[in-house]
Formats: sequence, C-alpha cells, structure tokens
Amino acid sequence: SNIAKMLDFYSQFNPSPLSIKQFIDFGLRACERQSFLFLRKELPVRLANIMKEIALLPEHLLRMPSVRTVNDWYVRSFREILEFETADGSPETLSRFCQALVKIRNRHSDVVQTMAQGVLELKQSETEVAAATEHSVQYFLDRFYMSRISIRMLINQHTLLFGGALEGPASGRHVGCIDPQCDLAAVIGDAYENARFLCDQYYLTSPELRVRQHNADGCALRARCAELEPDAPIRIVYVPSHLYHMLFELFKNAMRAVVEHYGEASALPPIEVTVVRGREDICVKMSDRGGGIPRSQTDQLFNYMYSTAPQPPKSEDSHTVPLAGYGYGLPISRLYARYFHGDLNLLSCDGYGTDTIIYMKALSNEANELLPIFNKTSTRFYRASVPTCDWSNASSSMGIRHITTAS
Ligand code: W6P
Repeated sequence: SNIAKMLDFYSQFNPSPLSIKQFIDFGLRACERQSFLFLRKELPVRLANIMKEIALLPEHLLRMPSVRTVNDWYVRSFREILEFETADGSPETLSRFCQALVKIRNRHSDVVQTMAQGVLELKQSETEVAAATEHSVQYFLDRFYMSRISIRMLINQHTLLFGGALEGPASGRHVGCIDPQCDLAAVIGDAYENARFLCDQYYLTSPELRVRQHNADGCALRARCAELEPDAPIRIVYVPSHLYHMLFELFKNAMRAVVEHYGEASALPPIEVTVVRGREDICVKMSDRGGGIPRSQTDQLFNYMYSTAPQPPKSEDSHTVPLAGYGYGLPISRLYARYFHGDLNLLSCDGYGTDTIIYMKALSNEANELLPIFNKTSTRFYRASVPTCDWSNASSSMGIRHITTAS
C-alpha cells in the first residue's frame, strides 16, 4: 500500500539530532518557512523510524488493543504530515501546517497512559511474562518514549515560535520552550512546592527543603566568567519543563519515603538538594533520609513492567490518591535527562536514605538530542534471546555439585 511505501522511504533516513544551541540559533534566525521545510521531512523521518520499530514488536505485544490504538494514531499523523510533502510555502500553507501540528500533538497526548494499559494487558494475559519479553518491552519503550519526547520538542518549538496567537511566549527571554537562562534553584523551588502540596494533602505533613549551590571552585574558568561567582544563581540553557518534570517526580518519591519512614507525627529530616556547576556537567543531587531501598530493588524502579500496576480505584476522598509509586515517572524522567545527553542516577543506602542525581550538559552545544535510530541492530535486538548467564548465582548453584578440597 501507499503508506507502507512511504514508511519504507522515510525510515531509510536517520533522524537529524539537534543540539540545544542549534534549537536556539534556529529559533532566533530561521523564518517560519525554513522551519516548515525542515519539519515536513524531519517529522516523517522520526515517525517512520519509530513506526518501523513498533512493527518489530513480538506478535503477542502487537495484538494488544492499546498498542493497536497507538499505532493507528501514528499512521494518521504520518499521513497528515505527508499531505504537506509538495505544498507551497504560502502563508495559508504555513498556517494549516501549524494547525496540523497542534492537532497531532493533542491526538498523542495520552500515548504514555495507553501504552501502560498495553503493558498491563500483557501482564494479565500471561501467567508468567518471559524474561525475553520483559527485555524487549524495556528496550522498546525506552526508544519509543524517547522518540515521542523528541517529536513533541520539534512540534512545540515550531508552534511556540510561529503559532502566534495560538500560544503566547512564556517570557521575553524564552526561545520556544528553551530558557537560555534557566535558574535551577527557581525550578527546584517550584517542583518542591507542588510536590509538597500533594504530600501535605495526603499525609498532613511534609519534609522541609534545603538547597545548596556550588559553582565549581579552584578552576581557571572562574576568572573568565561572572556566572561562576560562588554565590551567583546557577543558570543553564535548558528546557525548564523537562527539568521540572524530573524534579517533581523525584520530590514526590523522596517525600513519600521520608514521611513513611519517620511516621506522620515525627519531626522529619529535610530533603537536601545540591546544585553544582562543573566544567562539563551540571549536577542536581537530591538526598532524602527516607530509609533507602535495597540494591535488589533499584533497577526495578526503572523497569516498565515492574512499575505497571492497575490504578487503585479512585474515590472522591483525595486521601486515596497515592503520592507516587505508580506509573512511569522514574523511567521517563531518566529519558528526559538522557534526551540532551544528561542522565539520572539513583543510589540508595538501604536502611538510611536515597540520593538521586540529575546530570545535564553544562555546554549547550554538547547538549545534543539522543535519538533512537531504526536499523538492523534494532531488528537483531527484538529477535535475540536474553544472553545465558555466565556468572554464578544463588539459585543456579544449588543443584550443581561443587568440587571440594576435602574428598
Ligand atoms: C526512596 C525511593 C526513591 C525513588 C526516587 C527518588 C527518591 C527515592 N527515595 O526511598
């Protein structure tokens, strides 16, 4: 069919990753027509790359009604953008293009929830999910959600810059959704206040926040850059909504751990956040004394299959809404960090507390989009089995005779 041919065609191209610096330069210099010409090829390329990968999913996953629904949305959106393949760059076309992008963004607003529903359907349809399936789901969803983050970034930039009355600019200094002077402490404060509001509602108490900033000292940069004054607020060229998303998620988890560990009636140790500007990285470390979690559970926090649980039944009583712990908050927060070549790590001391660190690239020209590319490698992945174990573990050693010295 025609759509299959177009998918074959556009999936041959690799997506073109942009750096935050390129997003800014483009936003300041490019006109709407240039942006249109770029997106009418780049969006089909990114859509086709991930649609080809959806098609590789194991049969029993593809059959899930929610996966079907999501795939149908992608087919429709792919078609709608291709309608502009040969369009002229007239003001009417440009305006229709903006409207098409807004429509597509709205169509895909529930993708995360719908895919989570698909994973739930899978868990309920099989008595035991094979390790290979779990591995594929993790690999696929990381790539799928990363692709979605990147496509929404492109759409947001175009509609914010050129959508005119459709959506006003956030403030004078923003370039689309990028803040060239994003004040980290301010975003931390916002995320904390909103998480604390939920925590107070649910537990009637919440831990305090302590923020410390540290501009890397003793480095030669100091003399050259006023930004590196020890007491100056640390600023970064970044997408504040992405950072907010990550911090809000981490605060909810940290607050829940602290309140549940100390009990709602006790004095609570504060959540401590340290912000550091290094030469290469900017780090935001959040430390809670919420009792920590064992190492055996830390990987599971980022596992989509483990993190998928049925939503507890909602009642009018807001106290039954959990603060955190359901859904894909942590794995998706890590994708936001990795999207511009940062990362999100979690380190816990079982019995004491947990540190989470968000890393961001300090230099906007190094903050490149990290994009999944459809190729033979991904094909191979979905067919491969989980590698056989070649390190001992407790369960496999039980039935095996060991050579002993006393014989
Ligand atoms: C915990 C578990 C967790 C997850 C994410 C962030 C903070 C924390 N603290 O105990």
